Amino acid sequence: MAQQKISFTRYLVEQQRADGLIPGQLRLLLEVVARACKSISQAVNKGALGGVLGTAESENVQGEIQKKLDIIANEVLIEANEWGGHLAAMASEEMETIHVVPNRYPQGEYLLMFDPLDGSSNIDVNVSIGTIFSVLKKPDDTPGVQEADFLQPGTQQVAAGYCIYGPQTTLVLTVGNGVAMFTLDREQGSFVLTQEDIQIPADTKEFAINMSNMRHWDEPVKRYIDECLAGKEGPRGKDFNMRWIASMVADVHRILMRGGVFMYPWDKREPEKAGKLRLMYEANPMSWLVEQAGGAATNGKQRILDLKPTKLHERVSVMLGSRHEVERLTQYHAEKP
Ligand code: P6P
Repeated sequence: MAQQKISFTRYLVEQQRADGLIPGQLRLLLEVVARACKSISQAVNKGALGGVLGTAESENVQGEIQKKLDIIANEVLIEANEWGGHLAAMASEEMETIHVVPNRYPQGEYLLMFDPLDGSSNIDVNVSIGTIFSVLKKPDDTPGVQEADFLQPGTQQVAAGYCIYGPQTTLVLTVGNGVAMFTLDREQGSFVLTQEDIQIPADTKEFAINMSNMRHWDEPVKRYIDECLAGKEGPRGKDFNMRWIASMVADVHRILMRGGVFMYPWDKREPEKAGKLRLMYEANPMSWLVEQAGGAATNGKQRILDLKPTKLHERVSVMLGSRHEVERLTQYHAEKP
């Protein structure tokens, strides 16, 4: 008999039954996010036919020119999530301040953060992009909801995931009991479980970094990459391969599927900033997924999930993936004179 297809909803219900990690309101929230990702996937897949390529006439809070699809994806996530009664507020890379659920809707106990379309510089050249999301519980000791409620370390996440819009549309999720992957069955219009208990190999021969920034890196990162480039004649005794898709979702998905190390480290171009990537809705969800798959994630000195955020759009230096490589990078940072 053909193996039964496990839908996203059935997976969430069975996880809740098994270990209580997905209370009803959280399951509702995750199902709404999955439905929003399906809508975003439709818009992304239309491309030029949908008139959604190219830039909008606006900049986001990061000062980056927004793509039309950035704005569409952000609006889809806001509209899909604000009426359900499971959320108190949302925060997005595309919005300066938090979006509190309007009074006409019931307020829930969760906080949702997202990068609605990460890697959007790749949209117009048909390279994989994705939506990254992270869920926290609103602290119940504060009336109403304010930005400070979002400033919780990554260890406080109750769910995290991404949806990658590539050759397949694939949703990857953790609620703290391993990592599961769901592929969109376009004929049924539903996400179907295609892999669970994903494990990242502890060792790898593949690193991902934007090599054009080499002259700006700190010494420990230069040391690590130089050793990778030295290959089997060098101290690592093996040759390395390099990948850089310039879409974090795609690079992290590859690492979840076959191992590797992803790095966007601090560099001296903007020394006052800790790095390029954002802590709350890029580094934290990806770091939890990687750790739940047996990998590790550091800013060079600290476990990313332990960092206490001070600002909603805070940036962070990111090194994550195969555990033994991340441990080596942490050691090199510790040895830095
Ligand atoms: P660079 C995409 O803009 C992004 O935020 C990540 O998805 C990606 O890893 C990184 O920036 C790419 O940055 O400097 O290589 O273009």
